[in-house]
Amino acid sequence: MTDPFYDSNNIFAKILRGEIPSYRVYEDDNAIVFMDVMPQAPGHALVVPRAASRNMLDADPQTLSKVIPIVQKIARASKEAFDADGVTVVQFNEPAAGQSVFHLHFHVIPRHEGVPLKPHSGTMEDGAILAANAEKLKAALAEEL
Ligand code: DGP
Repeated sequence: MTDPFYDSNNIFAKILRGEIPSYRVYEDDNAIVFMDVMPQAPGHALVVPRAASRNMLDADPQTLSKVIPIVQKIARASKEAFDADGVTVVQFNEPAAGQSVFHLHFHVIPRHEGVPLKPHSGTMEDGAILAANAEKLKAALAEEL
């Protein structure tokens, strides 16, 4: 069974409505992209569809079809921006799977050979570092477009 409950006061809904700030990288009609404040590696970004769903289990397939090309765009830019060897894309559904914010989102994390990920939802990063990484990602996106 999926849990259909969607709380419109979740933190990402507030970011989408502009009620709380974020280090924003990209936005269009379908999604916004901003830096994860507890990055598992430098450059960790989140792709968040505007459409409300708790996670992938209750999402409209149309939402998924619109957001995955944006995930791809960010993953490509991330590899470039952070000179990465690879990119981890991850998405959690429900607390048992590690989900802590209940608005669908995809993690895009640049990876370097032999460097393990930091813990999920671990330490809050310094704002200046998040801002600098957002700028790097934006610059790589601008080159891609
Ligand atoms: P999860 O729901 O488990 O897929 O992870 C939520 C992620 O969101 C986690 O990596 C930490 C991050 N996060 C939590 N609160 C905030 C916030 O207020 N702003 C931003 N940008 N990220 C947040």
